[in-house]
Amino acid sequence: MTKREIYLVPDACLRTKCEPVAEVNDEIRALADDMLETMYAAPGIGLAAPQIGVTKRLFVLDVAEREAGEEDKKEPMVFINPKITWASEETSFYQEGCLSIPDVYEDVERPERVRVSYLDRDGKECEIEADGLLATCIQHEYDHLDGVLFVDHLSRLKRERTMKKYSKAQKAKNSD
Ligand code: GNR
Ligand code: NI
Repeated sequence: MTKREIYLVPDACLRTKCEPVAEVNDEIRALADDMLETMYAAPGIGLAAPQIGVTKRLFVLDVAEREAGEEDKKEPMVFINPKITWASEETSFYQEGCLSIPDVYEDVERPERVRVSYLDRDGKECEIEADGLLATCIQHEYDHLDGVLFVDHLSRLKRERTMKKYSKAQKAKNSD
């Protein structure tokens, strides 16, 4: 497994509509394993392929709660060619962040529950219903596959303010 570089806004990969995975083979499994390693190292609770520059429709997640040193409690999940087949009318707010927009955290409103069908790491067809943090994270990652970022769910005013602040912070970081 290899830890990969995480691409940051404004990289074009993050605005690309990703292509379906044609076949779940060893190459895709190796990619998923690299994504998990990169996600755990960041650390993050999810990572989509375009965030490491691969514009394919897959993402990985681990939303299990862990204390430091509880490595054995990892619950990695791999979602290949996911489809959100149902979303609840009811919505909820969650404070989101994104590894591709470091240090930005904002409340985002999304459906409270979703059903998602996908292929797992073995290429097996699966469908789950999720709520809470898992539902939020699935929708956040799913958006990445369509070139959508969590800040796109904010009001225009809030998004522009947030991104301006982010670019300023990035510029300051790159100049020291
Ligand atoms: O690590 C992450 N945390 C997070 C918190 C709230 C809602 C979504 C996320 S996903 C994010 C990692 C990431 O950028 N995935 O694309
Ligand atoms: Ni993200």
